[in-house]
Amino acid sequence: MWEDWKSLIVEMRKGSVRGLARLITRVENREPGWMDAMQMIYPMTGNACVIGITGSPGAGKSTLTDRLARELFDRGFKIGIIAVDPSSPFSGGALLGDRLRMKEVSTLDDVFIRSMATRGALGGLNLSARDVVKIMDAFGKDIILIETVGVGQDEVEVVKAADMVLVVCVPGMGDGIQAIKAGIMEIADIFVVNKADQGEADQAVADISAMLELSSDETSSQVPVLKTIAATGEGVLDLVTIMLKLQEVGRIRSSWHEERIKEEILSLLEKEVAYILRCRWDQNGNLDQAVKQVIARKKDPYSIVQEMLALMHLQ
Ligand SMILES: Nc1nc2c(ncn2[C@@H]2O[C@H](COP(=O)(O)OP(=O)(O)OP(=O)(O)O)[C@@H](O)[C@H]2O)c(=O)[nH]1
Ligand SMILES: [Mg+2]
Repeated sequence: MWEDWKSLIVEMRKGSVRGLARLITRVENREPGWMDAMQMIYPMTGNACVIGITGSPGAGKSTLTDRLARELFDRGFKIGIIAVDPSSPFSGGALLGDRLRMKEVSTLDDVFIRSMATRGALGGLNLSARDVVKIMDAFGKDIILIETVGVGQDEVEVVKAADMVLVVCVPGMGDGIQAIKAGIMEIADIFVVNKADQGEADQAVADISAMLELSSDETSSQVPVLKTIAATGEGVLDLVTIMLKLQEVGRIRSSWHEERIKEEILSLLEKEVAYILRCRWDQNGNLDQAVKQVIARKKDPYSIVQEMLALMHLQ
């Protein structure tokens, strides 16, 4: 079993795209030994710059990601793309759509695109895009773009794993206000007003800038706000220039930052504990049992969890 993993990692490190894809799939499926494999991969990571691209549905994230990837590819960077689909694993249409929308780069051999569902086959668990990032990093990608819809906690978590975060808005629609609501304001390193060919783009830029000025976080006022038309590529060059400049002056969030490592360990632990418990409970029927007891008003979820914690010597 372990030999299997090892030879796959060696294959991937030699530059096999097939090996890379298979490795990601096996890790995503939590095949036995995946954590040992990740342990072997970890020391090979730390070189890639991870860029999160988030924003409301339909804002043009995929189109922009495609343009950015092309531009960065042309400058000699090795690019990996992760498109995180927050909806069900059955929305194959959306995943396929991403590929179609990334038509600039989807045909380039050197650009590796991977779609993943945050709520996968593991019963509601959101798998970590981090693992996929690590594998692409070990493969030798210089820049990894992660596209994710900016709603909810899962997505915030995904972008937390990034060195730099682009928040994509569109003119009108009160996007700026939505951004604050989703807690995205704090994580934006660059704001992009896309679809600048539609509506009042300048007004949107002014609104967002004003909001950033008002923010209690003093670094917010330095966050660049740019206009793009991803559909034609307008403004993308300026965006790339600013992104590279930000990276040059020291990564926005170093992957070796204390907070990030802490977050990474906690998130991994939470996911694994939840996954293990869920699998066990599903198998031994304890969860169904507990549900019945709550419905019958014999027990409540709090005491059930407390008993469970006591069993694990955690309380
Ligand atoms: N007019 C105009 N249309 C654009 C622009 N950028 C993207 N679009 C169009 O907007 C639609 C949505 O674009 P996507 O790139 O799929 O947007 P998205 O944010 O990735 O969408 P989801 O992943 O579904 O949330 C597509 O029809 C694009 O062609 C732009 O700058 N101007
Ligand atoms: Mg998209």
